[in-house]
Amino acid sequence: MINRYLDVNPEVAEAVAAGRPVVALESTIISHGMPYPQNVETALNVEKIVRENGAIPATIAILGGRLKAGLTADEITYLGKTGVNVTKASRRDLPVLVAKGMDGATTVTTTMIIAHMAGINIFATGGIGGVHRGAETTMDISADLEELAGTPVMVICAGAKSILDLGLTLEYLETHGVPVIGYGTDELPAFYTRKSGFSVDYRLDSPEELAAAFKAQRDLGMKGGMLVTNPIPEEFSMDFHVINRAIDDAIAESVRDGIHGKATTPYLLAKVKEITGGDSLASNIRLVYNNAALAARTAAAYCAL
Ligand code: PSU
Ligand code: MN
Repeated sequence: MINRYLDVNPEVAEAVAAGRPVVALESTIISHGMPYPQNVETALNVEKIVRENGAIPATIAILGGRLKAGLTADEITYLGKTGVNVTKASRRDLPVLVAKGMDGATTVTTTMIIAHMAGINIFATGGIGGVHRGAETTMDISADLEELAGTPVMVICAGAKSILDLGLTLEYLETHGVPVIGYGTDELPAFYTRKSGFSVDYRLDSPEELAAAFKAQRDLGMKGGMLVTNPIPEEFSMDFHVINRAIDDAIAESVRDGIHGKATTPYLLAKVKEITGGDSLASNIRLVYNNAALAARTAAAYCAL
């Protein structure tokens, strides 16, 4: 085994060894990003979509202190039912969770770390963390950005939510040398909506083009990852003003409730869902499916290079 703390499930290990396509999936989206039972249903469907599009899914988490690449349906159900009582695990949480034999739901950061340890280089999720609005005083900048700067994994997401300061998030990624790609778009998608008013660095239009860019990054010996932003399909996108009003209200409530640190993102996601009467959850689920399909096709294109 590559790492004494790592368990790669046999199907995933076999695919990686044979150079067949594998897609990593995160687990904070299951425990903290969506309510039960939609979280479990979504996570299982995402795995199915990855398979239908030609790759093996590897949902990642920490269970009993073991770093897991590839979960069983029972393990996914456990994380979904336990919800926010599972530790949301970012980079700084790994040492103590492992040493104490605890469970952890992996964020984009820790999913990238464990995927890389397991030899998986393409990862699909919903949204990444970024520079929060008001970061100039709170200094709340997600560790996801730093991980993208240093770990060679392609992360396919639906852009970043406007719970974040999108302009500052892009500046941070630029400083750290992370390419931000728009899939079929010149404009950064804003998760629930296809548009944000901000430009991406490059537009690429096929899984083959994404795979070629990622391959070039590897061949150049560059250390970081790549961020692919894939707009939510039109039919599932939300009204720009409705969602932005909901986000503004959610942020105002988080300030009033004194929410800070790692609780901020899950709090805002739950509030936005409450304010939009569940519409945001329906969109969230659809955009994850869309990203899973693109990631599987990109992993297949990468393996064919
Ligand atoms: N954005 C979402 N859904 C999520 C998250 C972000 O739309 O579930 C999760 C991801 O796991 C991401 C994490 O890595 O929140 C970022 O948290 P923080 O802002 O505390 O770094
Ligand atoms: Mn934070």
